[in-house]
Amino acid sequence: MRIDVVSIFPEYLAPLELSLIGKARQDGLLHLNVHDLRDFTTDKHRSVDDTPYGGGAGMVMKAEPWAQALASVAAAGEGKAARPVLIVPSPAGERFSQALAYELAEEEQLVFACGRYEGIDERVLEWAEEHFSVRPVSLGDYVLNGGEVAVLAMVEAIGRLLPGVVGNPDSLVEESHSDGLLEYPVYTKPSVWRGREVPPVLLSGNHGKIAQWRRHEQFRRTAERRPDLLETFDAGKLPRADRTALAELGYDVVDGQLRTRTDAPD
Ligand code: JBK
Repeated sequence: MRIDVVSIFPEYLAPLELSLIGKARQDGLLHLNVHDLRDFTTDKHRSVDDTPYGGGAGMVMKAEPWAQALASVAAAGEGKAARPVLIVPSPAGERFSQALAYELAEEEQLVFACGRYEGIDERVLEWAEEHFSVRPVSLGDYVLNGGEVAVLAMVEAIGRLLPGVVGNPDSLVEESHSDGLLEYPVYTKPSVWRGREVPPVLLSGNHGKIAQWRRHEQFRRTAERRPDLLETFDAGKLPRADRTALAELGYDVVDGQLRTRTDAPD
């Protein structure tokens, strides 16, 4: 996969040289290049922003430097079968998710456009449709100063799904969100730490019981912390043990969906 990131703070993306993603780049599994938007300006001051039409606070990123930068990275990937995907991190985008990470991991080329200030002149996104599949994407409903931190998160989530990047592929299936539930709690030695014991079932050697306990903990945690995940959880083909665990937590399976037992029948 080829990834291009355009930013006015290229140094912000330095962590992509570390750890798993840095190794993937060294191993040639991921071709990642960071570009300075200011290198695509033509004026003396290398200006990338201006005041917003219609008034209001803050500044807007100018169209022409973005068009020059994006045309440059699109040309670099040219001749490939698929149009590159242009991801624009923005609180006004569709929500990023593990499902979207899987989808984007299939692409040949991703381009990330990091906006700062109040955002990028909207005409850039319209123009970019000629060269890219354009996807405004949001990490979440909170305010950041720009897209760079969102790019770090998305590149990590996508990059680790590329073949060969994560050494043990089992690590890819057992994790939070891959099955729509939160992960179970984990423990390591010592078995008693500052008077706190590891749940005894984990020391029992009974692998069936351990699996059942972990599954129950997944449901318990998800019900406690992320009940929204259980609303859309596909409970259609759950084994009996799972249904029993859910029943103990006050959830029944009705038409393949989970329903809390206090729900009034309609
Ligand atoms: C936010 O991806 N985001 O979530 C994002 C990108 C740029 C600015 C922002 O405020 N939330």
